[in-house]
Amino acid sequence: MYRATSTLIKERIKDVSPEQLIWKPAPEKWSVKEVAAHLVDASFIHSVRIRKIVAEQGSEFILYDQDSWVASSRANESNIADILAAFDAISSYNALFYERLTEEQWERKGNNNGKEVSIDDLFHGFIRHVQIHLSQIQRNLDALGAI
Ligand code: NI
Repeated sequence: MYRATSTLIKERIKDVSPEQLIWKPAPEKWSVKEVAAHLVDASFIHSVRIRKIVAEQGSEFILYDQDSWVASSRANESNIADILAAFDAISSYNALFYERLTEEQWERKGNNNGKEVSIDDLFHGFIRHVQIHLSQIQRNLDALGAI
């Protein structure tokens, strides 16, 4: 399921036109392309979090300003194929990382604002996060009357 997240996103937006990809429901809301770019940003953070926790148990979570990352990288001007390729590459590499973990490593925890979060929680959280944004993509497409 983790590895399939990239296919889910790719399949959902493969027939979306360039205009539909950059349409924003409101100035402060994300376009479909910006949502995809956010998934790459989130994958960067996820990649560091899981490695830090496995290597440095009890480490603090790295935090980031997600809206600022999307806006400051001018994600809407980027190429959707590049975004999807990056998401696919990072997800594949992380899937291989997860496959090598021992049972004990799956239980290792980091600190998110005083709350303990395990590698197992992060693994499932990543999948849920993609599902949430798939729904967001669908809402944009519905609003556009797209397929
Ligand atoms: Ni998100």
